[in-house]
Amino acid sequence: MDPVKVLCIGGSDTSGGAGIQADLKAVSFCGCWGLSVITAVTAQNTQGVQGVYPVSPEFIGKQLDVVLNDIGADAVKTGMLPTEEIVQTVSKKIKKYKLKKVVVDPVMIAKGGKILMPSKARAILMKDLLPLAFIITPNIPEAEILSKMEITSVKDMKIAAVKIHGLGVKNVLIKGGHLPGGRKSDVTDILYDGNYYEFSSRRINRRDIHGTGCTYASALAAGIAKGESIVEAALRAKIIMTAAIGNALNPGKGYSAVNVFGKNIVTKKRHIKN
Ligand code: PXL
Repeated sequence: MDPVKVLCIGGSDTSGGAGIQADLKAVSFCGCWGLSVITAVTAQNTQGVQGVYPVSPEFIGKQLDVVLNDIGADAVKTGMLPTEEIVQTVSKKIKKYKLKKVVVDPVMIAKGGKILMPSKARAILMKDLLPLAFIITPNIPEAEILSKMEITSVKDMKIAAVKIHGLGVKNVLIKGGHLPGGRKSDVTDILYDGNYYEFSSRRINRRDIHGTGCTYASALAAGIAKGESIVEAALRAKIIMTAAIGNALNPGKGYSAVNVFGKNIVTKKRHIKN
């Protein structure tokens, strides 16, 4: 049987919590076949990113060529793209292979504060990659950089989503987890495709969880690869990610990590407002 294939383009996380390792777990959880193109190798544990070793753009290009010429991809998800040349190479190949279902997770800063995408690469991401994206999934700090505005409320998220949409991305999903909120508050994500959709789930009070963004974007890419609508795929991805936070594990001495293969917690509250 021909599996549904999701190509994950990003960095390796030795700790297994984020990056390509999280991507492949989420894609597998969703029943799809995960392909991976590694853009950088990180030396990383639960205390943070201790080193980054980018793969050469030529070799990233080669990985993409061999996998796309032989296997192909029903959807693509990009994560860590640590240099301008790497962003350019990935953008060129997306164009060359006419890849349309492209989920861009604009990974910029790691949990411990390590810069994973310097500002020059961010500028190329905005110029070259965003117009090729089907959907972009920034968190609040990333959305602030992309929209060049401060975001302190759901109302601000909606304004920022329109600005990012104006950069040429068809669908913008801003994740609200970084907005300040009390114990009982919801986490609201905003999807904008010309219309607004709000996805809310009960906030799970677990701090310092690693791998949330990678898991969310990869589950979203898997849904899109399977032919789900963007709203359906985004809602399912949020439910999977929220459950994975509830089931987080503590593999080392520092951060916890999401766990998609934990017990199936259905969030108590979820709704879509259109
Ligand atoms: O969570 C973003 C992320 C993505 N990719 C890699 C990472 C991280 C965060 O640490 O290490 C490889």
